[in-house]
Amino acid sequence: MALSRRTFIAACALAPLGCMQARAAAGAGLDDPAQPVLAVSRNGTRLAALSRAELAAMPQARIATRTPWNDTAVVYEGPLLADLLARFGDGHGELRLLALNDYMVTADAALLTEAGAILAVKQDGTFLTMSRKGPVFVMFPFDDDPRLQSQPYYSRAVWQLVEIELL
Ligand SMILES: Nc1nc2c(c(=O)[nH]1)N[C@H]1C(S)=C(S)[C@@H](COP(=O)(O)O)O[C@H]1N2
Ligand SMILES: [Mo]
Repeated sequence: MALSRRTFIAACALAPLGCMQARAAAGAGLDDPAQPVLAVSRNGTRLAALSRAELAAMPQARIATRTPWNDTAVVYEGPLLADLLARFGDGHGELRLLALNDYMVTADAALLTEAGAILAVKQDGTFLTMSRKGPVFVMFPFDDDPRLQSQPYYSRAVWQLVEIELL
C-alpha cells in the first residue's frame, strides 16, 4: 500500500505514541484489525482511538443491501453508530465525519442514528480492506427504506472513515 500523505496524517492523529510510530503503523497497514483506525474527538481532544477488533467486539448489527458501490447486495456488519455515540454520552448533537481521502461531512447525529446507521467493519464476513472502502464504512439499510436512497444519506455513507468529531 502506498503511504499517502492523508493516510500518514490520519495515522498521526490516531497515534498513541507519536508520528514516527504512526508512520510505521501506517506502513504496516490500516487493514490490520488490531490497529487503532477510528478516532473519536471533541473540541480537538481525542476521546478514543478504536481498532476494528474493538468495534467488532461490540454488539453487531447486520445490513444486507445494495449500494451505489456494489453490483449486487452485500452484507455489512458493525456496531450501531448510536451504540458508539452512547459510550461518549452523545448522540444528539452535530457530528463531523472525516475520511482518509479528505472527504468531510457534517450531520445531525439523530438523522444518522434514526436511519439505523452502522459503522461497518466487515463486508460479507471479512474485515473491510482499504481497497474495499475500509477501514470503516458508514452504512445505512438502503434497501429496507426507500427514503434512505437519497442524497442526505448517500453523502453520509462515508467510506474510509477515520474520525468522528462530536461538535
Ligand atoms: N470517503 C468518502 N466517502 C464518501 C464520499 C467521498 O468522496 N469520500 N462521497 C460521498 C457522497 S457525496 C456520495 S453521493 C456517496 C457516493 O459518492 P461516490 O460515488 O464518490 O462514492 O459517497 C459519499 N461518501
Ligand atoms: Mo454526493
